[in-house]
Order: sequence, then C-alpha cells, then structure tokens
Amino acid sequence: MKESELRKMSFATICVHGSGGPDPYTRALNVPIYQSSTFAFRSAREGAEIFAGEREGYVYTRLGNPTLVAFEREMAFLEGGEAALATASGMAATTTVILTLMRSGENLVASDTLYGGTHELFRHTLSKMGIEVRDVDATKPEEVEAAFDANTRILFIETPSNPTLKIIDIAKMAEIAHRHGAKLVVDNTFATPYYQRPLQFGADIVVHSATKYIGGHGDTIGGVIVGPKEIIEKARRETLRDLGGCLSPFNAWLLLRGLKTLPVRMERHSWNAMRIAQYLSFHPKVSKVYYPGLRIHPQHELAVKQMTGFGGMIAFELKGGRRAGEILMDSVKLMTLAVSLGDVDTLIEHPASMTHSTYTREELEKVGITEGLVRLSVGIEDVNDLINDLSQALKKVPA
Ligand code: LCS
Repeated sequence: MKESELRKMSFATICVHGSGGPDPYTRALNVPIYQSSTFAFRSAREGAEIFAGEREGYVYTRLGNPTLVAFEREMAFLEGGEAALATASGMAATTTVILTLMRSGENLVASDTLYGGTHELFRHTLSKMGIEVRDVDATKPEEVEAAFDANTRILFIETPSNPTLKIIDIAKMAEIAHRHGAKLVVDNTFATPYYQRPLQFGADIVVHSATKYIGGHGDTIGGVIVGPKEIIEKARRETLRDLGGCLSPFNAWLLLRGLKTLPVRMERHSWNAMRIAQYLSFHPKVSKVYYPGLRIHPQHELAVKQMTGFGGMIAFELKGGRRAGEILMDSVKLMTLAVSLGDVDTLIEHPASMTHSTYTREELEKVGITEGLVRLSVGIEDVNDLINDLSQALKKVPA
C-alpha cells in the first residue's frame, strides 16, 4: 500500500502496517535486523558524495541504519511529526534535544515533576555545562510565564507526569513558549501517541523513553525524538553523531515489534488501571489516588481535552506512610517490585526512595512525592487477579 493511502487509515492499522511493507531487497514482511556497523560504498566517489551530503546512502550505524530508519519513520507517522531520530535510551533522547537546541549561558524552563533521571540531568549535568534550569509548577501558566527571559530556549514538560500523573495544558504551554521564541518539548512516554499527540496541540518536539510502552515487554532500552525535519537532521548529524548515543538495530527491531500491538496493549493497560484506581479510591487504608481517568483528579477535564485515554500509570498514598508502603510492596505476590514501567507485567515501586530519590527532601515535599506514595505500572494481566493481589497485600498493612 502507498504511504499516502496508509496515512488515511486508523492508528491501529498504521501500527501494524506502518513500518514500510516488505523489505525491498528480500521481500521479508518484517523489517530485517540490519546488524551491521558499516556499509560498503560502491566506489570512492560514491563514498565521498555520501559523506558530503550530496547523495543518499548508509555509511555507519551511528549515523543511520535501515532498521532504525523503519522505526523512525513509523514513530514520526504515529506522532504526526515530519521526522524522528532513534536514540539509545529515553535519557539520550532528552539530552540530544537539549544539546541540539541550547548552548551554555542559556536557560531552560522545566516542569517541577519529571522522571527523577531527567530532573538529575537538568539539575546536575546541565548546570555543570552552564545551562541553567528553572523549575516551575507547570499547572500554573503565570508561574511558567514569569520564569522566561530572553535566554530561555526550551520549555520542557512531562504530561502525565512521573510519578504523580499531573496533567499539563500542552496548548497553553506551546503558546507561552512561542511568545518567548522558545520551543516546547513534551515527554510523551506515559500517554504514548495512541492516547496523546502533543504536536497537534502546538508542541515542537516529542521525546519518548521507548523502553516503556513503545517496546512494551520490558526487554529493551531505547528512545526517540519526533519533530521538524530541520531540527531532527541537525540532531542526527551533529549532536547524536558527536555524543554517540545511537540505538542498536536489534533494539530498533524489538521496538518495531512492540509498536504493532501498542493500541491493544494501551487499551488493556488503561482498562485495568481504571478498575484498580476505582478499587483503591474506596479502600480504607488509601488516602489519595492519582489517576487522570478519575473525576476526582484535579486536571481530569484537561486530560479529557488533550488525551483520548488515560493510560496504565497510577500513584496512591497510604494512610500508614512509608512503613505501610514497604509492607504492601513486600507483600504483593503477582506484582513485581521493580522500577521501569509500561511493561506487560505489573510493576510496583516507591518513588521517594527509588525513581525520584534524586529529588531533595524539600523538592519531594513541594511536588507531593510523599513517603507513603506508591507507584503502580498496571500491566495487561487479568484485572481481577491484580485486585486480589492488592487486596491480600493491603490486608497485611496495619490500619
Ligand atoms: N522519561 C520518562 C517519563 C521516564 O519515565 C523515563 C524513565 C525516562 C524518560 C528515561 O528513559 P530511559 O533512559 O530509562 O529509557 N523512567 C523510569 C522509571 O520511572 N523507572 O525506571 C526508569
């Protein structure tokens, strides 16, 4: 099928068929793993022309590889962007975007609730390089606006945010960033393009930890950047070439395989998460549940506006604080006590001491990552088995 025809199909169909059809060389229906570091030139002249950018062609897998290109093309398609660049991890995607668009002496405005690794990159590594990061509560547009000055290049948000599922108004953030001549970068890891397409709301660039729902099976680390061709090509030819954080062909193949089932997995994650969020919100030992699909979520209306589903991530607070959380996490039998998320298996973890342990005590308190907060990445198991597991573990938590 021609690409123009495929573009008119629904998201689920594009996920299955979008990687470009049979391999042009072998007719293999699935994109082969081009497990080669280098590519032979037909002549010295051809090699020189490819290097000079006068002719298309593969050179070296750090600069491009057909398996990676298939993954990039499909991700650009699904996010509705012009182009995409695959990276070794989600962290490599974020670092590559920032170092493509920024230099020392400039500043970045960032949501105060982000994956702990991103927060640490901003606070520690970027500040060592002379890039200042200004934390804001991105649910308050006036606070975001006030943080900008003439040297602000990027507004960086995660929505829904890790771990407290804060929803940030993408269209509003794009308007503020653009008024100041800055770019809006959205980490779309939690929602995936199946449930949210930030570029449609005015974001300039989307980043993903493809390790999570895109791969979906907990067996791959990867990342991707989607955005305008000009920025993506600059990121590929300058930043990624120099930093070297390229994805491996085998991992690109696993991510392509993951994409085929993204819609069915997301629907099951989301269905299970809604049931579990409802169950938890009526449980006497639970004081708070964070899930954007619940009407009690403070930004539920906004979630309905910019998302088409709410995803598989839940956070909840236990009345008994840290000790109650530890007992719960040590008592579950089916769920696995582990970081990461977006896997088919359900994972449970403690943000304050694990994924967000890079936050200072004051920062944790400010953004509501309490000692009693537990995060669930709800898998695709039978939801009744998951609720039974939580129920037996919660019985062991003192009232
Ligand atoms: N963005 C978000 C929203 C994430 O949750 C993570 C990792 C990253 C970026 C970084 O991606 P990576 O380099 O790991 O592919 N989040 C993790 C978490 O919550 N637990 O373990 C990793």
